Amino acid sequence: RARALHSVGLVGAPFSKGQPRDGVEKGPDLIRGAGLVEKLRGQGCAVKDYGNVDFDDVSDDSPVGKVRRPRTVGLANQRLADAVKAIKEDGYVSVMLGGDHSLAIGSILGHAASQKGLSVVWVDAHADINTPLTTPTGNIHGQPLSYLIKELHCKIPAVPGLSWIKPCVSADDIVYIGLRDLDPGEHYILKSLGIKAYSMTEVDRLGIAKVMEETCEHMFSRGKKPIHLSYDIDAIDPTVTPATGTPVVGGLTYREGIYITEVIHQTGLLSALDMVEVNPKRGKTDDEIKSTVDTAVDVVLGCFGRTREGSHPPNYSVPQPS
Ligand code: 6HN
Ligand code: MN
Ligand code: MN
Ligand code: MN
Repeated sequence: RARALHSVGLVGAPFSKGQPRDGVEKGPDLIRGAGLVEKLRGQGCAVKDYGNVDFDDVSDDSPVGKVRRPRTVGLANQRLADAVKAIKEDGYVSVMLGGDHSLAIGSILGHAASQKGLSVVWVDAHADINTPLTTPTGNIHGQPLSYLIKELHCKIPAVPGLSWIKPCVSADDIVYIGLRDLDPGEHYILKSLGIKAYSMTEVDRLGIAKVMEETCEHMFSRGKKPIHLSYDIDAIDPTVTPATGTPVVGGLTYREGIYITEVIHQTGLLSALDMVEVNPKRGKTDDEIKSTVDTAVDVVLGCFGRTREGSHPPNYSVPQPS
């Protein structure tokens, strides 16, 4: 092959302390084990695997108000931000395999450090925008966006371990797809900041094609910025991806989940991807785990040009009988 179609820089983030269930730290190695790198290369991508980020536990990390493990999560995200920033500076599209969704803090900060401005597409059953003061659970995987949004900064108290975070995205630069389980504070924040959100109701009303058309229109109306796609596997229906920490019925079909990635790929603007919340310990059977992991792999492949119509190399010709 003459030239790689996409340059992918892969980084694993085996981290689970943004929520209470273990197993989600096994996501990166499971997704690799399902052949992700080989499959990306097979579809013409140049892939550099940067390996897994090393995370340290902070020993004395008692809750601050409701927020659980703030120092451990803060430190992990500092490490991840450095890793993603380096991947971007090397010229790759960053692919971060989680791990829980608190890792979006570091992934988006690292990405933003290398670009002038970003659009964020957040595909999730949840809005992950609780502040330290609205969170009903204290789990930081339900809070990452609150630390990253400029307009919310005045609502974020100083929390040890997290106070270093400088917000880097505007409310207008975010689009949600797949929402169906929001806490009251989250719903209020979305409405009051006017954040573009396609809940499952809009997916039902408009269909996924129109949702993606409008998503692109909204993003492009503010200039063509690099896209950060943060994809929580629980956006997809738990009949398809049950091995995840906080499954919610009534999610995206496999086809809708993949269609999102096809449209994002076609924009040519994808600059970083998070694939998070795959938790093998939450699968009841090997089939449940496999279906979840295989779907996560397909999401990543869809982001880098896999098409369901099939494809062929540019120099292909049908063999002639001699
Ligand atoms: N996720 N809204 C709930 C909370 O704990 O704040 C659930 C968050 C789920 C987070 O799935 O990434
Ligand atoms: Mn979620
Ligand atoms: Mn999430
Ligand atoms: Mn392409």
